[in-house]
Amino acid sequence: MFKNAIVRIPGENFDAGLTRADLGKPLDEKVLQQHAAYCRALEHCGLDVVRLPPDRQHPDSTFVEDAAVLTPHAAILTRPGAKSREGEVPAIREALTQFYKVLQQIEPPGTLDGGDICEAGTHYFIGISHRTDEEGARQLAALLAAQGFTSSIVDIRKMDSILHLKSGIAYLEENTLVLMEEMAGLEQFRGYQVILAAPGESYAANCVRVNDYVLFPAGYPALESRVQRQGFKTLPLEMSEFAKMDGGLSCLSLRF
Ligand code: CIR
Repeated sequence: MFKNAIVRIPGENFDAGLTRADLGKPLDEKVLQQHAAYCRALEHCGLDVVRLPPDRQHPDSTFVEDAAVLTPHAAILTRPGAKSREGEVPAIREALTQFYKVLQQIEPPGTLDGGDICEAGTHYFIGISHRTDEEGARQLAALLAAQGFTSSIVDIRKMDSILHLKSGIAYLEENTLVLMEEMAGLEQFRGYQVILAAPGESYAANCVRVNDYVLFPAGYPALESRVQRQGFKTLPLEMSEFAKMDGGLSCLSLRF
């Protein structure tokens, strides 16, 4: 069960962040409304939510998930692969020191974004992407192994439609993965029950199990009803403004 979440309220220059999406500029008011609804949803799932204030120096800093990988034993601070995001980490470290005794760090020259790491019980999928490199992945795998966790690599560098591994995959517990079609059939996912997202709905493969619910992006009805048919309760959330900046549901919080 998760008890806590850390989020960061988007700044008014949120639209100055990195994006490859061609969906237009996010609208300030809607960004804040959608973010507030996201925080309320986490609270509805039973979490205490720490809301960090906006950080204008780092327009992408609302995507807090990229700055840390949390395990039951440690908080592993990352070394984000985009230069403009490197400075996001110290504040996340500070926020996590109140909760974690053991803080570890991905060291140079490795780079790693939390969005590339998908925890599936005692196993972790580590995406190699244009943000997370082999050295970052190697360091994380070693830190995880020392804590008794296994990991496997998923190379997404040729999957142009996604930024991070978790843009195309979610673990819903109960041995169940949601996968975008391009991931289907990869050997790493053998043995899991798979709910497949059709190509037009692959954005919703980035959904998040939080205690009794699955936070789910609104507007992807076919995948949502498949997830429901597998026995999961969904909580739909509007994500349009975050999608414009290449963000999904998982990247807006650190949950632990
Ligand atoms: C970026 O390009 O870094 C941000 N605009 C979006 C990061 C989204 N994070 C994630 O999927 N974990």
